[in-house]
Amino acid sequence: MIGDKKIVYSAVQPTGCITLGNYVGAIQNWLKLSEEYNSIFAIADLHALTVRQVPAEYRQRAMSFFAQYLACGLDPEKSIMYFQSHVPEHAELTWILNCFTYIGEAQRMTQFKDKSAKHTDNINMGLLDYPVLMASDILLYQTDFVPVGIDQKQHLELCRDLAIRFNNLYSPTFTVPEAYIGKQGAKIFSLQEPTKKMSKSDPDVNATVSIIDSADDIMRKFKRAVTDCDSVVRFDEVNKPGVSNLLTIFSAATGKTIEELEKEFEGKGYAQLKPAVGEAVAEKFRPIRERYDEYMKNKDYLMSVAKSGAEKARSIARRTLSKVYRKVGLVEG
Ligand code: ATP
Ligand code: LTN
Repeated sequence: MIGDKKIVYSAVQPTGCITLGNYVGAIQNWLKLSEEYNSIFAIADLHALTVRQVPAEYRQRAMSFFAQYLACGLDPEKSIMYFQSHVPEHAELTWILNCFTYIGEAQRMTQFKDKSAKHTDNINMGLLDYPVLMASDILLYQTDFVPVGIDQKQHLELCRDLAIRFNNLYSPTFTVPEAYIGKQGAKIFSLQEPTKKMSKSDPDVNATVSIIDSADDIMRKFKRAVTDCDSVVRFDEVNKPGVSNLLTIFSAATGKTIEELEKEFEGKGYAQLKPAVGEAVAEKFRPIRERYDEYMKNKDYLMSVAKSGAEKARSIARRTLSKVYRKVGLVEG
């Protein structure tokens, strides 16, 4: 990379639509960090193949995600953006790192256990190998910081362990990355089951809000959000998970602190809180939705950004991979 700025890397799998959870937990921090550091953001299209996808829809969705990245304000002049599958070094490094990962380590991952329980008919090797591919993504670019939601912390720990193990066995090869987890909104919960994380692949459309939902849909979803039976607006994650989630979202959308919002809603009930949160979120996402529509009309532009992103990414990734091949003793080609 240019200069000696630290490197930031992250990715999202193209499943469902980018949600409010993804935005607050990850993308909002990407935007902030990309102002200060060298940043690389990928569409993790190899990762999402670990669950069944319909090919034609999948291709469309990956493009739509790329447009959503740009619509969120990520700038191809400042960040490298590309599709993971366009950079073969990811799969190549994964093979090498597989030979340094213990099966027990991979089986212990919470996400593997959750996804195995959810897709009992398709517990494939990719699902187990998922965190190794993620480690390869990160390590190929000598990444310093990885902005993600708290649910990815365990994968980050495994990535660090692999980097340290490899560096100790050979010589310093990989930068050991750190997770960057924002204080606010590290975890946004489902609007329908507020003890469960908001997830892109949730089949209940009322549980999640997408960054490209219409204002009407956003308002409707917030009005239906599950709360509790008293009506005091107070942040208490144990006893009032629904209201606490709404306050976290409200705070993320407006920049006001939770305390300020509690005060603002003193003596008011949920009937006032819910539409107010809905309006704040709809307003926050309105420009994103408008820009998204524009980008989707210009697929050639999207492809040209993705192509030049992949070229830049490859030139960095190739350097790391060559180093790794040399260190493990492969004959140089
Ligand atoms: P899926 O339902 O397909 O597993 P997901 O919604 O969990 O998808 P990922 O692609 O796994 O989304 O995650 C993309 C990024 O968004 C990651 O950095 C992840 O930590 C973050 N993220 C996902 N869900 C939330 C959430 N509810 N709150 C905060 N951050 C989140
Ligand atoms: N597993 C991540 C997506 C992901 C990722 C990465 C995140 C794939 N590769 C590299 C950070 C860095 C998830 O959020 N489910």
